[in-house]
Amino acid sequence: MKGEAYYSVRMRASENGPHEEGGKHISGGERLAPFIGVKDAVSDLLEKALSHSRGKPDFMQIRFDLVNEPIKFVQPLRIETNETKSAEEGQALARELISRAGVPKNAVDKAFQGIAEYSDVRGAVLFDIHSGRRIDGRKQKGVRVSRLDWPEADFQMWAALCGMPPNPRLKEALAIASKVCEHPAVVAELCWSDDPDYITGYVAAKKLGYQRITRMKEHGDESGCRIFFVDGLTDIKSCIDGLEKQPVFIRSGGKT
Ligand code: PML
Ligand code: MG
Repeated sequence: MKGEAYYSVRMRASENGPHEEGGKHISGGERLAPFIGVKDAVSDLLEKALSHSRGKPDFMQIRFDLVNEPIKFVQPLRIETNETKSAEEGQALARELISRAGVPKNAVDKAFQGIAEYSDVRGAVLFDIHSGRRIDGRKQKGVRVSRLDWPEADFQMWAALCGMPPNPRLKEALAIASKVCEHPAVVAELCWSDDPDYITGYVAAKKLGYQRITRMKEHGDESGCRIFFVDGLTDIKSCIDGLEKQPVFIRSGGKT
């Protein structure tokens, strides 16, 4: 791995035209691969977008770029599963966990008030824990966490050790949460899927690890959510830069 050139491979797919022309988001994905792995990465991402429960894309973009910066290795967050019986129970638990991570209660309330609006944002929303306001300034685009991957062999080993299903969706979400929570400005992340058939979501934080919540919304609901609760007194431009550009491999190294 050391010294080898790596490529960031990115995919986004939408229906009724490209995202920036109002198309509906269908799927997105990220890989980091050596040159020899680019073909497989492209074909995995293509497959992901073509077989998606949100619909049939009529626009897709897959691009790859050479990564010049050194790749950082990050441990996956420790994982815990919380069984909830309804979306209401799941969201109440999420609020409690976000507060426990260090976000003031009034900022949590304000973030939840904005969720319907934020679900139209393509990437993540950055929410300041002090002012209780959205501060990324990215409008409908939001912040897309990029340049990350979790090599499959390490993920499979981790899943077996933790007794977790080797679910690609869990792999992707835990990789994002681990990269995001590693950043010093990030206090917590709240996420659930925009896929109508996937109702598990999570709250993640350095303090709490990755807290899966089995029911965060109702089946059939196509609105998702990804909010990063950040300390707005820090340099937010450099935080966004790190989330988008710092290349990261998740590596458990056989630890849980
Ligand atoms: C997504 O698919 O966009 C997010 C999935 C979040 C939950 C993943 C899990 O822990 O199962
Ligand atoms: Mg999705």
